[in-house]
Amino acid sequence: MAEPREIDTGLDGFRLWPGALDPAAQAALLAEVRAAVAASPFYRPVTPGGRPFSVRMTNLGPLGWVSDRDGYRYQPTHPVTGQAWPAIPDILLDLWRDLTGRATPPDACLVNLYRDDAKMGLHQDRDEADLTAPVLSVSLGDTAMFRIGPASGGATRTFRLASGDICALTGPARLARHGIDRLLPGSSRLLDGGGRINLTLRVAGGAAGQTSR
Ligand code: MD3
Ligand code: FE
Repeated sequence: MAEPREIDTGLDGFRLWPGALDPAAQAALLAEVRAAVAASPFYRPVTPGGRPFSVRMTNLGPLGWVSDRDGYRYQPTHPVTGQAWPAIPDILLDLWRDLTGRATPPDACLVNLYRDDAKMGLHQDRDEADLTAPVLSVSLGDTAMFRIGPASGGATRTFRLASGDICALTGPARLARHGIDRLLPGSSRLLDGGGRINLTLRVAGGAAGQTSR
């Protein structure tokens, strides 16, 4: 891949490459995700309090992030099928290497599916064993309104994440509070019926314990 153009987000550690994937690369990645999802379907997790997420989820890689009555954790199998998660496609492993510069590959890729009015409340990602490893996010489909603010709370900023955009969270941004307020319906024709898929690559690092966020 040609080196994508990075924009200045003004937030230390929040790196954003708009349009890093061109339409052909988006379609190729989506085809890989669809093939994986055929064996490892999207399901709707519940919070530890028992509330269903509006986002549907599945995972790729040795470990996958799950939430249920017992808490949040990484585990090697799909909670509904009991099968191992499918492998992370090489396209994504190459993007991780090129954009993060990290030798350690990701061992977890959470796949979030947003349909209609799905959203994700402000939270921190703290379930990984090594919180100094970056997170890399790839957006496909409809544009999302993404909110991010300091770990300590306080003022947030909003960015649009469009199809083909990639962002990395490193250093001080790694523990940022962030969420998805809403989609802009009809902003992309990539997914049949609209909606958005977000892929987040992480080093979950084995026996990450259950933590709250
Ligand atoms: C900032 N996903 O899966 S991607 C998540 O669009 C998550 O589905 C959102 O938040 C989504 O946990 C946001 C951008 C993103 C991903 C991981 C982060 C931002 C982040 C980790 C730390 C700080
Ligand atoms: Fe998150």
